[in-house]
Amino acid sequence: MNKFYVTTPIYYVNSHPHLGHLYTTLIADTVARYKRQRGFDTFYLTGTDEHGVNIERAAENAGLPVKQHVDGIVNEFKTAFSSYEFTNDHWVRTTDDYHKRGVRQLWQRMKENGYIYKGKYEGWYCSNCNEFYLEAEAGAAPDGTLNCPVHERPLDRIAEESYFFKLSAFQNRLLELYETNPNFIRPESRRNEVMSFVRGGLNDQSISRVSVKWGIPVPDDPEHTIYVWFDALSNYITAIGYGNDQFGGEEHYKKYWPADLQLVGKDILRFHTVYWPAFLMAAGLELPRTVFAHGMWLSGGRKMSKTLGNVIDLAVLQKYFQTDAVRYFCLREMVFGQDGDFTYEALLDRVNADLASGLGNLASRTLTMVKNYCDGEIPAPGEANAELKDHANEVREAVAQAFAVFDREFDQYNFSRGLEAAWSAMARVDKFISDAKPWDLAKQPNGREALNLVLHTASETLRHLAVLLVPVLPVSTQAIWEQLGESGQVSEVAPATLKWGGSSLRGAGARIGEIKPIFPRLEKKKIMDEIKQDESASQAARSAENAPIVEAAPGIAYINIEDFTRVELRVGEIKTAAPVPKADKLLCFTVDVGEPQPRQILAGIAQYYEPEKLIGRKVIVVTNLAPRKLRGLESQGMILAASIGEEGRPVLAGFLEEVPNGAKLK
Ligand code: ME8
Repeated sequence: MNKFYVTTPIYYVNSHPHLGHLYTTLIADTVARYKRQRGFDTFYLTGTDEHGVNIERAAENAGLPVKQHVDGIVNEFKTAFSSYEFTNDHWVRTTDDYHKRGVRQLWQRMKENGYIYKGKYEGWYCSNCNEFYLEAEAGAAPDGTLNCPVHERPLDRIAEESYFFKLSAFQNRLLELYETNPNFIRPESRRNEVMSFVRGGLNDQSISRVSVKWGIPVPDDPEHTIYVWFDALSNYITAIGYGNDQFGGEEHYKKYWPADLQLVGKDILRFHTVYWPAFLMAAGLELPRTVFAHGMWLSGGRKMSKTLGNVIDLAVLQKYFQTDAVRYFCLREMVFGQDGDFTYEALLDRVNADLASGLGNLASRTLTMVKNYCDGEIPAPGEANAELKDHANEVREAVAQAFAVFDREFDQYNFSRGLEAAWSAMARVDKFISDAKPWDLAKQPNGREALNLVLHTASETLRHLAVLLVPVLPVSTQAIWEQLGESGQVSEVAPATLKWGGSSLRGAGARIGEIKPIFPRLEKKKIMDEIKQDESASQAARSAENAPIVEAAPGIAYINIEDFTRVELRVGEIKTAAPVPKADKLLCFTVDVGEPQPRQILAGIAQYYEPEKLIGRKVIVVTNLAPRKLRGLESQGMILAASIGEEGRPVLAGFLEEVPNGAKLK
């Protein structure tokens, strides 16, 4: 039997679960279900990444022993995921004992093979990323220190004894791997990105810390703990029995490794396609077959982040949307591999259009007609006229086509296209029903044969679609299966064993089950209003945690620090300035705000400043204001000025000391 091993990243327990985590896990679940249904001996792994200085600090802040703190967050993840019908075979935790044993064994193998050595490391370290940055990569903070390019918080200068991994020795082997195995990194655009990074040269990597206590001690040198990424990446082999007796150990590991599909977000691609294969090469182990980097869910066009307050809350999602609706939306809406914007409006529209009016409606109209016109028994196909028979055959062919396309696309992880194929078969049968008008046939004295053919064809389409769609819609397809009067688990029916007409072979007297709505239509406006209320309640709860200690004076609406941090203010330098034709008040500037290209910004200060005198001046720019057009010109930010007197004379804000362009104000 062919095997299939699929993994997700293991999630950091330093933040709470959100839609992004759910997404990767549900993609992996769909793939695992899809493979199982097609006869693969499948192993599906997910889990949590629980070591590192951040987690130690978070526990300290919470006043809890670290293990107790992480147990709480792991539970939160498991609870948040529990209503999505995930079928993971295991949940790995990096604090599990068997994992620690496996990590140490991997370390020892790499060391014996000469790829780990002891040295001294000095560099700029971000404790949020758990990564060192080169000075060139870091941003300058206003006080002259360096900022993490991701978190925009000061980097720590760390000098310590450290173990190093000889990553530099693997540059050629990695390039050869990418070239000879085009499927190792997918999609293609990501592969090119990684190849150019590796071509740029690889430095040896520090893989231990003496400053971090909450980690796995280095074998024979317990002053050091193993770098969290080394620890975390190893989970993919330790969880299936490498270096320990988990699931029987070695034999189980050998059965499933190498992984067939490692799903990751594009944010952690480099770790999985440069470090991870190099570690495995260094230990003499096989390499995963495919690392697939999917895109990110954005919210309001921006990366989801707690600071911006735009994270999609899983509790809200679960309150208003059925399991299958969320699963379907995530797979259908986002082109796998690209970024996608998440909005509740789009989710509601998809559910209503594709699930309520599509699959749900097909199920209820077909079953209701079987109940009303055929006494609840799915009829055998009747001997209808040639034209109707041709149309019924076309429906059958459309279903066969949907099966072929669905598999072809899912094998390539093109989920959204696979689903489109199923929905086009649905559209075909809908048209067949509408054209044949079974409600009229039922009234005609000689319409019985035609009616039977229509309802047989519709029921068979439904039965086939239930089998096809079970990896994506596990709950509703089972409901459809039971309402059709079928027994057992639809997920256990292999598509290859399905036969058209199978339902009429269920034996005389077999009846459909009780008809219940599968996807009730959602009232968009009402639900959107409720969601907004829930979101502002949770926003208020969050704000209350940071509530100011003074009462607002009359006339002052206090904001909290989160509100303030939503406005991005940066130092800019005016590079060019010119009047705008036919606009007395406007000047058009290009301003260097520390980005590769200067921004074009318009300001209504022409009556008070001569443009040429402003060149070289340092100003404060709001850099995250949505661009807008003024007199046909796009303004990509706002320059701050005091507004004086009744006429509102502008006085540009500036600095008395030297400041670098792009420095953030906070
Ligand atoms: O990086 N859209 O953990 P993490 C889509 N512990 N997916 C998203 C997402 C978004 N907006 N946000 C997060 C870590 N994800 C490490 C991994 S693996 C050996 C160690 C998903 O909790 C996506 O899969 O930050 C991303 O790669 C992962 O969560 C990052 O999870």
